[in-house]
Amino acid sequence: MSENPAIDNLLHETRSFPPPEELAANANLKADAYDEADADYEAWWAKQGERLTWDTEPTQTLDWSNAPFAKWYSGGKLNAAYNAVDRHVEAGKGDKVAYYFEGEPGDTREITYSDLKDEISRGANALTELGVKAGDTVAIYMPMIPETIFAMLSCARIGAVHMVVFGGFAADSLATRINDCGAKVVITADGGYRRGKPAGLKDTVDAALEKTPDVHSVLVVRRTGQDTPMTDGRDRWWDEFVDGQSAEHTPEAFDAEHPLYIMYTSGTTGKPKGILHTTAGYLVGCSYTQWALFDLKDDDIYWTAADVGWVTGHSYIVYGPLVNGATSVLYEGTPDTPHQGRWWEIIDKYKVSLLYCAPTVIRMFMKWGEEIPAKYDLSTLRVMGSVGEPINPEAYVWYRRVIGHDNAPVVDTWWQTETGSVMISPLPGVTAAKPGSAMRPIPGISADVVDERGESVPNGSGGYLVVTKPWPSMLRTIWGDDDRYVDTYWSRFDGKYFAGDGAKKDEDGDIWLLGRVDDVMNVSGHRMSTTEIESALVSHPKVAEAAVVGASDETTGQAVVAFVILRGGAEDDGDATVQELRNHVAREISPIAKPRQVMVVPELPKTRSGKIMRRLLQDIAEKRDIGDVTTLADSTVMDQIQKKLTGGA
Ligand code: 6R9
Repeated sequence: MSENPAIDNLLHETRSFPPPEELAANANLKADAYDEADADYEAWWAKQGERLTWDTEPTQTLDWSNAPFAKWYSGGKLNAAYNAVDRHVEAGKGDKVAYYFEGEPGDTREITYSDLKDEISRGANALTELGVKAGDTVAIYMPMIPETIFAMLSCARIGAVHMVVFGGFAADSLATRINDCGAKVVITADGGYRRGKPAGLKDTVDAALEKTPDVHSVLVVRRTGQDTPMTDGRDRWWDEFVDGQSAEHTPEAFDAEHPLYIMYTSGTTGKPKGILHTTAGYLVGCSYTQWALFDLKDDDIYWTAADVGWVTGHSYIVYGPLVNGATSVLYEGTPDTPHQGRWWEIIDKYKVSLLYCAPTVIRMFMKWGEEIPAKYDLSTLRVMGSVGEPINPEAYVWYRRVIGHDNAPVVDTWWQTETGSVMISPLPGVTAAKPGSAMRPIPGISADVVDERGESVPNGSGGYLVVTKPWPSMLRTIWGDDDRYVDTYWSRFDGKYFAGDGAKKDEDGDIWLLGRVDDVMNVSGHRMSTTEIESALVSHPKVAEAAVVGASDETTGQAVVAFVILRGGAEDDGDATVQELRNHVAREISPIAKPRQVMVVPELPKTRSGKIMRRLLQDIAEKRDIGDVTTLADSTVMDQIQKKLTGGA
């Protein structure tokens, strides 16, 4: 890892930013929280369990007797949607705004907690009429509009398991996920607005459904009004079917471990993993962390600028803020539509006080220039979060200075789809945060950096990030594949959760994340597997073999770089082939997986056992001198590749 100069720079970073005094004095969590949680972590989580309203109180906080299969809050019964919505209405907060929705074209909607209760009650009745029962899975493929949240909570209300697929995924990816989780009902929209234009979604669903024999019903929200063919007997308009339902619905209490949702994420093989989250522990994890890490107060206006289709959206647009009874902003579109100041205009307009986003977008704003945010009033911002990838110190300092008027703390939050909620982060009212470091596990979480043998490394050394104790919002398994769950996360280091990330402890013991140690890339904060993109490439008739690496990229963190060998007889017409292959990946997986570069090469570097040596390809992609080639089966391969790429062959 020390071969990477960027990471060495990172570790020479010495700046640190203590919390503003007023925030520190009134912080939701103070320094003593660490001691209290360390003294008895189960008692700490039992106390956090009191954030929820239980139909039946739990009798045991953690049951780890069948490790690594955890049960949290055993014996407890509750309803997730009741906790997110109804109980706030019952407590007299029905008129509080749950969401300020801002559509990309500029249309707006205010949704109060009472409105939300009516919407999801109708949704629950509608799903019931379609035959959906507790434990059934429902696929959701939507733009960033309020109905996406209504759909998720309607499922939760009747104990159905939602499986949201990010609206950027292609038909094949959608079909694979629908089939893997066994969904029979799909909720979608005609389309959504993206960069000033309506972009279709229902057409992708129609294509996917050619490969999903079990889906019998599709609910379609009208968003763009674009021409949308409907299949008789299968497809129904949301506004005709759902809006006509009764707004009365009594939520049933389910077991604390009742499945809440499945979210697919990329692993090291081509097959995506269905990460399963269950009810009570997950809700505790995301409500506790949103409250603690953003120092959430009743009058805050909170904005997670992410897509609901990713875990960040599930935990910090939907469940965390709602369980806490917070007011959030929900924005449909891109940051540069219709102009590059759109985000700052939104913060100014709604007086956003807490902002959560990804480093990749911060780096993009840096490129656009600080005169753009300077035109808006951002003085309401109190705490700002970063998530999805390591934040480089320069982006951190810019974010804090230009957006956070040099006094809003930045919390660099490390977590994963699998962890459900934030694990490692500064506390905004306690920590003197260092730019580029996620600092320490939050109170209640135990994590460490270990060497190959699983031994804790001393301060000043690097290794693998592990979580050493179970936590409430942890994944419970990989859907339908308990063995893969055990193998992937719990086998490498005995009794410890292996996150797949490299990390280093500095001299103070603070943690610096160094990126993935497996074949997973992180492009603009999106997780992508090299194998998945390689299989998409070889599915093209012109391609014989493909190898994909993540090369460091100034804006997106990493970028997809592909090396391909063409089939004998396939014509290499230079740019045209490259474009064709790039578009092919976008079509097969998603535009976010589209390679930045495709290089046509005569051979790929392989070990004697036939493994592609991605490290050498990465050297080429990042324009470094080629490292050690002695383990190659054919040591001339790298020369051949270099010659071809420099136009010599
Ligand atoms: C929430 C989310 C998880 C992977 C994770 C790591 C990277 C996330 C990070 C970070 C450094 C941070 N990651 N947050 N790396 N610093 N603050 O992003 O989930 O999409 O599952 O990605 O993202 O590599 O393993 P997910």
